[in-house]
Amino acid sequence: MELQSLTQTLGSEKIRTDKESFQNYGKDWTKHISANPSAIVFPTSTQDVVNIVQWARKNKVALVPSGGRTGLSGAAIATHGEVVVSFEKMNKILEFNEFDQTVRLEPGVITETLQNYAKEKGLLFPVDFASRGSSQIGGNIATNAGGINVIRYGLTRNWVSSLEVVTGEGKVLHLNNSLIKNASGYDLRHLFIGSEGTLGFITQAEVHLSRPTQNPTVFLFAVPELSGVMKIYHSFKKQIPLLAFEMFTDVAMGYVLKHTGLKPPLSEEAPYYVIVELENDSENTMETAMAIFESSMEQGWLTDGTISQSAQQAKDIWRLREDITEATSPWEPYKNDVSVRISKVPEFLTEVDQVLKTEYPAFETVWFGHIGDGNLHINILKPQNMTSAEFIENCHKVDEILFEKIERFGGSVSAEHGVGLTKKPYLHHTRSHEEIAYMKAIKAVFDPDFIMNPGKIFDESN
Ligand code: 2HG
Ligand code: ZN
Repeated sequence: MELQSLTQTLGSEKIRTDKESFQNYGKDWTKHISANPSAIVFPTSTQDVVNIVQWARKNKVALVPSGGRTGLSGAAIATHGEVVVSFEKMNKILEFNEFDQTVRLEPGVITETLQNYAKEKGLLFPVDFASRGSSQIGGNIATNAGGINVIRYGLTRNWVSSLEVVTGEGKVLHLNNSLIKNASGYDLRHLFIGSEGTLGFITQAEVHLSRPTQNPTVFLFAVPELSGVMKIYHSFKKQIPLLAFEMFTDVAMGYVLKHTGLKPPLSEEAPYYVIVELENDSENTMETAMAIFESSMEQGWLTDGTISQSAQQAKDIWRLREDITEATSPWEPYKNDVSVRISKVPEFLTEVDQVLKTEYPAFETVWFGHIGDGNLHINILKPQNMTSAEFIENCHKVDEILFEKIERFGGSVSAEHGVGLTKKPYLHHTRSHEEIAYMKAIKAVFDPDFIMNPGKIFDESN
């Protein structure tokens, strides 16, 4: 590969070709896929990114964008000798606009850094998830990241007011200029959000902030039957604006307790647990919440529960849910992240439960998710004595059953983790042939040489 001219343009300090960097920057958190990059580059400006794209076009080299590398679908893995473009050094918060309540920033800013910055300004950046300490804003936008507060605040898309991108032709686009109203044709900003770096790379963004939440309070419930989960959801949803509604199983709880050393939070154990978060902003809200708690207990939908009395207690309850990914990581889980519309969740959960029991009798399954958004995470743990290849083959067989179900329910094979490499073979279960053809045509417009994260979401060639 002709790296010399790129080194000359960027400066040698912005390129690495050592093995350790290949391992670090060549992949994301996705298991069972190995990294094979040719070089890692570290742009520090939009012009650097333009130069990298122009060099890649000229030399027919594919590029893979890389942020905090917390992705779980392989969208940021370089498997075919690509050059990885890490945004780690473009990590500055550039400007706060107090009147508009917006922050202009570079893509490499860590999610938690933005959240803390917003807090200092007396505001809130409400997109939040367990990987907040590593994930970067550029990656969040490129994957339209979701997380635990979507039920209240929506996805990352809702918070992006403008974008600067470098397309696969090396052109710089400034999209939307933080206008709230802008009915002047196609909103290309939204095309780039969630495009997983396949159309262009994000080099700057402006996000808007919200007013902070008032006294967030967390409930944890022990739920004996799967059907109770959505009954509790419905009771809350009808009466109180929720910040979060999450579910996880006893198996998930077991892994977290073992991993963290936390004590069991409830005296009663149950096969399912639910976390409800709401704003304790008035006596009235709390009275309503307590009444729902009591009547759910009377109905037998839950058998035990606790309420956070302080920010620390709220944090401890959240750990039971948020630490599941880390606690199960040594078992190299095979992950599915699926969704159906909310009204279909009860029926869907019952069917998934059946599939998992019959199709994975020998494997341990851990499921949990943002069930108030209709989003379920299914993790299958690899038995220690099984090879990765054998394990994946087994999981793919079950995928066929699961994804046919998803198709029948009109759901998605990827709710919030993106398509990347791992869900590429299953995209047709969620998107029609015509829709995929249009997506490919759009890619060809912005990236005519197919150098921008090629082979992710779909293969250009078929
Ligand atoms: C979460 O909700 C993340 O915690 C990760 O989306 C889910 O590990 C997973 O499957
Ligand atoms: Zn999630």
